[in-house]
Amino acid sequence: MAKKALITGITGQDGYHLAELLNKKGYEVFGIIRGQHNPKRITVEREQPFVKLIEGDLTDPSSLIRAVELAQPDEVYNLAAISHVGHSFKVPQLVADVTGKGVLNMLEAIRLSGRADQIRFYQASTSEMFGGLDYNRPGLGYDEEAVFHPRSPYGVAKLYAHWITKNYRESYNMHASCGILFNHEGERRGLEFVTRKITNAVARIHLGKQDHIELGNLDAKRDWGYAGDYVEGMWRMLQQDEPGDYVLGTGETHSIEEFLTEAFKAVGIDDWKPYVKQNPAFMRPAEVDILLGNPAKAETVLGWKRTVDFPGLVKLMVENDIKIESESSK
Ligand code: NAP
Ligand code: F7E
Repeated sequence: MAKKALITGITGQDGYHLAELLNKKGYEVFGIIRGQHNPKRITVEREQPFVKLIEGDLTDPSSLIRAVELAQPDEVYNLAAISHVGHSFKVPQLVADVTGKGVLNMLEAIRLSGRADQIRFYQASTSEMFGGLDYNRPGLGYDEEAVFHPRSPYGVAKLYAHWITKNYRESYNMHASCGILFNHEGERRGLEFVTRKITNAVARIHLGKQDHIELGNLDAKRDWGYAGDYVEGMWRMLQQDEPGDYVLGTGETHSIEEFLTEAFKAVGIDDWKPYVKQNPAFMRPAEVDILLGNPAKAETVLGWKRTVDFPGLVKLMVENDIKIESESSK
């Protein structure tokens, strides 16, 4: 019989890639969708008709109990969150409720389902829990043992979610794993994140639809990988006999300036400076200056390895945005 997976955050970047992966593997895929007028419902229905959508919200415990009851899943992937770090400073309490306490609601729905011993759980933890300040091992990067020091309401909420997941593993013997994922991007990345904001603007500048882009801090460094690679790692975590925590990253870090250089290079522009203006509105009250992941454990235990490198990632995103922007009149 086909395995069943329930995905929260089905309309997000990772939800798309994970649903594709699990469908290819023969899973029956269920996705929790929120809101009465969610325009992304149509997108999922058209692009991924194999996904069975169930209405629900991480802040509504009864909807999660109903979703677990309807799907009877073997695996639950909790990808839902308010995931934008800058936005989290503006709606910190909502972020605590969704990104933090919402995970407790999901864990309780599983615990009380009567099938907790048959359900494996994945929690989408994040490199934002490290915060960049205690970067005391230059060159080695953050691994599963590194010190946490979150620098945003998002990072703090995710740290609660991370520990409550570990707590349910230890208290109730649940097969609950946390993937501590460094930034991963791709064709499905939201336009509000810096990589896609840049590749979309580069495409539009190339096509004469826009003349500049406004950004915040250009000095920050991130460990950027491809989302398609990272969902493979999530799945591998849940196939292990024992639950655990794993870092997924590339082991490389690049600045926003380097990303700009690579993106503009893809359309034949060597000097990006005339096209970029800095706008303080995109600065954050506290910044994470540098993130670098050490995925040695995932590589050894899970046999996981990223397949897309930094230049390859930027190129695929720019080419995808040129295609989309060429087909749209605005
Ligand atoms: P994303 O594109 O922002 O997707 C977030 C998803 O969460 C969307 O489907 C959204 O639904 C859903 N959601 C938001 N609030 C909800 C609520 N109250 N109830 C139910 N669903 C809700 O994020 P992503 O990039 O795919 O990331 C997936 C997960 O990994 C997130 O938890 C994120 O924090 C974490 N993460 C991401 C990265 C990364 O680099 N991408 C790295 C580490 C960890 P709507 O469409 O209805 O808004
Ligand atoms: O910012 C700087 C910004 O919003 C990256 C989420 O998926 O990854 C993501 O969080 C950097 C920051 O991603 C703009 O200040 C400059 O230093 O693309 P971002 P993020 O904050 O790293 C982690 C791992 C997650 O878990 C999160 O869910 O870029 N930056 N100018 C800008 N950032 C944005 N968004 N927009 C700008 O104009």
